Amino acid sequence: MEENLLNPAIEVPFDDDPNSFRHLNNPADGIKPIVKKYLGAPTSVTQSGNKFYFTDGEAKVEAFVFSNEIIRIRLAPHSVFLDEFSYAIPKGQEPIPSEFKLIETTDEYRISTPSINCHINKTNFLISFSDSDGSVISSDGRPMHWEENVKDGGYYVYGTKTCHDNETFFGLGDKPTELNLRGKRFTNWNTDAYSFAWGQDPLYRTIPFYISVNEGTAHGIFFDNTFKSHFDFGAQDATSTSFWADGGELQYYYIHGPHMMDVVKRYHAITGMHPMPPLWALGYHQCRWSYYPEAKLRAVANGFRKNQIPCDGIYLDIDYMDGYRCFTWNRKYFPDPKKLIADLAADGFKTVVIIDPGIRVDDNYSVFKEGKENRYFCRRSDDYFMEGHVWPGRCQFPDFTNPEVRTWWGGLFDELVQLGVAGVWNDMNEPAVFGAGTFPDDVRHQYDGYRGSHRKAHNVYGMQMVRATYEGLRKLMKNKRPFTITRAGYSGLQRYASVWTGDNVASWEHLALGNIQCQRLSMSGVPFCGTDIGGFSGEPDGELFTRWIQLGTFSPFMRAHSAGDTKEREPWSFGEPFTAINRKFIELRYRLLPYLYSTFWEHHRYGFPILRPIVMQEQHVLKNHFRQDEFTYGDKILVCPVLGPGQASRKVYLPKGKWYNFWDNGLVDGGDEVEVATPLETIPIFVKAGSVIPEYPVQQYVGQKEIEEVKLNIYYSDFEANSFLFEDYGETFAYEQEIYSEKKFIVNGSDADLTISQSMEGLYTPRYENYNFSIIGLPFKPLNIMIDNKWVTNFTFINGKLEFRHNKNFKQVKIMK
Ligand code: MIG
Repeated sequence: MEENLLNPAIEVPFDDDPNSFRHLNNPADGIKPIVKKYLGAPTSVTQSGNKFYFTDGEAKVEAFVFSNEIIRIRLAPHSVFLDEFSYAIPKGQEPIPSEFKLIETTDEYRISTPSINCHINKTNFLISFSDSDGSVISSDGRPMHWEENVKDGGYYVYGTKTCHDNETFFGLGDKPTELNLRGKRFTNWNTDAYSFAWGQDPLYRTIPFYISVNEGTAHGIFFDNTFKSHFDFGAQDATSTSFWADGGELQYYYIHGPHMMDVVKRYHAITGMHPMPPLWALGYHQCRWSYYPEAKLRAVANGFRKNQIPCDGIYLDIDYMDGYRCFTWNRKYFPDPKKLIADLAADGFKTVVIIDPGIRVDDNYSVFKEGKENRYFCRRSDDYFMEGHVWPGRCQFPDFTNPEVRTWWGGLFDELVQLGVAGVWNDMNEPAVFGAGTFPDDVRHQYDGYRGSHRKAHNVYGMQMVRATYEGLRKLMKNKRPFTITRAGYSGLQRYASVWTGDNVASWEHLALGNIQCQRLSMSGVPFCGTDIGGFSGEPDGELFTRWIQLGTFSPFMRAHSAGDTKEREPWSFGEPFTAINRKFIELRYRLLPYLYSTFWEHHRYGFPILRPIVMQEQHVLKNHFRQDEFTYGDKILVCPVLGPGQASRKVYLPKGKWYNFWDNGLVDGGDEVEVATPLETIPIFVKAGSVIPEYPVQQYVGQKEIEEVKLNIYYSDFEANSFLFEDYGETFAYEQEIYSEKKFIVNGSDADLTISQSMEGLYTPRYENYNFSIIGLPFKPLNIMIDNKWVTNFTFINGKLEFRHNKNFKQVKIMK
């Protein structure tokens, strides 16, 4: 592992003693210790639109009312703010209209919106936020502070908030540790972390956003700073939560709750949502390093169809290329890629190819030549090229922070798109370099015209690479939705790609870790995420692989992947009973596709995460802040993976309310833990009372069959509950023109009846005619069924399940005893 090389010799220790200073590690450099400076008392305020400027005579602080629930704070130590630019924020996003006023009292300046107040204390410049009732939600523990960076210029910048006794913390992306971050300290510096261990930090992504929950109330802090950044959640000092960075501005957004869900949605309002993925991308994906030559790839694809195990995505890892040169083919292994991809497509497979950032230094290679002629590759401070060894040998690296380079890069996919490639996988984009770990700090970047060294661009390099990939594919694929997946990223990456958690290990510990990481990514604004099912390195046995497939069935992104030195790792590789169970779960994934797709729509439209940890459902219960096994998939299905070998049963916590056991429809009261049997064939799955869960027939791949009817699994409740069904063409951007169908179901029952009503929105009409109703949990024997005022005579009621078919355009179903 390269971790030592990635951790620079000069570490910035955090301590909050105002008189302390930081020694650079080599006093012989003649660099003097530097003293931390703190804001003094604010002396005046000026306003410009929805921005307020406060000064202590030397430093300036900006408070920007972003919306009624979001305020951004910036610090300029010598009153000069950096240009306003952020890769995290979508371009051209209209500011959300907000209503606010400034009030000055003898003690404070106060900016108030209808939802929140931002208080700036006149004696000490401490900033705090309160809700409309005046309860303080978040307050500075110390005034904002900084240290001058003599070597590189700029400042080390620090923010410190008060940390309360029972306050807990969530978010920060892919950190491989407990879900609750209280008492821990982290660094963000995108790192290739092969076979990472529990607790290892940093990993591949930088998501400098956390959610705090204190006394049942949540708020968020998004520290939009791309330099190496650090967070301390009461680790060094139990009364302080701090975040700091090695450069850039102290610039953060206070995001109001009070619910964690509000915070996540508002974080998405700042950084954008994931576009609707192509429907096939929600199916099962099979990957390996590497499937080659083409006969091997065909054999694997045939294996799926022969074994009748559904699969949509199939991957080409680096060996498809000629000497690992991006955008080329190894003609010995793949003599006719066009035919291969077309044959696979005819059999329902979408081909996804890997593309890395390193471009081989080779004057006979057109990509290198074009990049060189146009000066697209990164350079060192003294104008030497940034060169490093990666898979192709000696490489140079495109500067993806240059918009011209991104456009060029996007165009390079033309041939792959012509060949029929449906998706692109961007790897190694931390960026990773053999030996050195990553680029040296002095590498220069164009940074969309705002210029910077690698210190500033490192954490966004991968995101800008996959952005270039996504935007290029989007142009080339005309109206089709591209599928992209990236390893590295920064806040906002969800606008361009899905992610996987990187090089995990085939161990039970990593299964548990992957479960936490996916939940954490989901609440950190990265909705489309998954792990390498089975573990990338090492050998899972059949049981571990099956348990991982079961978790993966409920990961937003479902892909099995394995390193080249491992045994074959397809869902049938372990023989029976594993093959049958793997098939059953992958089939379940396909049955629930319309539910997952609708959940994705809720994300895309409203900013809801796909996975929701228990703490998001019941944040007022402190015990739930430490639950990290069970989660809901969307808001209706609760899943609890089995995370250990030979486990015959396990405890599952169900939030308050009524739940149906998915397997036997048994009704269970929530609010407590229940013991659930966990033979290898099942994992605990529960459905919330009142849910309508839409279901498609099992297909071997998306689009294999014309959907002839949709099954509606309706779970009785004695209170009103809403569900949604979203459908569209599944592969175009027509949904942006309202060409979609969004159906809302309202379920409500009593001990004598149950009504289900439906309303519709949007301009798309699905082709199927009928729903197949399956009604579960009726507390009475149904005798009379009326749909839109007509009696239904043709129904069955067997084993407590009421079933009938009816035209999909119903308005109201009434079931009576
Ligand atoms: O140096 O492309 O995380 O998924 O199979 C290893 C080969 C490079 C690392 C990725 C992994 C991929 C592998 N890559």
